[in-house]
Amino acid sequence: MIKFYTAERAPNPRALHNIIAIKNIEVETVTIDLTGGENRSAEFTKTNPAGQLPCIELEDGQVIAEVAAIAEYLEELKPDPVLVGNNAAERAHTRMLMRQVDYLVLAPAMYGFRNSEGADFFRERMRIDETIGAPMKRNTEDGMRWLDGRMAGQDFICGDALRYVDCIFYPLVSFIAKVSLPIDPELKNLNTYMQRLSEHEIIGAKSL
Ligand SMILES: N[C@@H](CCC(=O)N[C@@H](CS)C(=O)NCC(=O)O)C(=O)O
Repeated sequence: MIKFYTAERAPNPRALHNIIAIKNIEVETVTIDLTGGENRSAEFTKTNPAGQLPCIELEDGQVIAEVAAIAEYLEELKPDPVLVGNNAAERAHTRMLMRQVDYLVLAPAMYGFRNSEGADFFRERMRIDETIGAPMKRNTEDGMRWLDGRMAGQDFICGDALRYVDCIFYPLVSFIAKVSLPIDPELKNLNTYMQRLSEHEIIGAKSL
């Protein structure tokens, strides 16, 4: 059985939980103490050299990190329900939006948080420079504005159907909104979308 290395109350592990639950794949869950730094220990970095969570370990011992890469792997394992796409063009569209949303919103949002409110927590784990916290947040706001415009008239980031991009975007942006950068109420499409996902029985469930 696939091992799912995860952590409590952390947005990327939550994103992968959403994907696994929607696909209804049975996994063995291994909870790592992220707050206590177990993910950065010599022991755990033998499993995931990136020292981050989540990751999965296949039965043959191969380890895959990065939620988007894991989502693609799980889709090949169990195509139904579709979270990447039904054909080559749809799959390319999902990958395009994952990449754009990542570098325009999610990455700057995480760097904004880690280099400001999160600085004391992350200082021991990675290079922290508090002068980049505020500019990263401004970049995140630009990215959110771009996404808000792009989402006019559609229910999900990739169009009419839920994709793994949504499973990742919602927990990360909800977390950032709580701890670092609230979503501008003027971004009507983005706020409506976040509200829609908060009502999804798996993605919006509070109990994790
Ligand atoms: N891009 C990575 C992000 C992984 C990530 O940043 N994980 C966070 C938890 S939300 C983490 O491990 N933080 C603790 C640390 O870096 O020590 C993914 O898709 O999995």
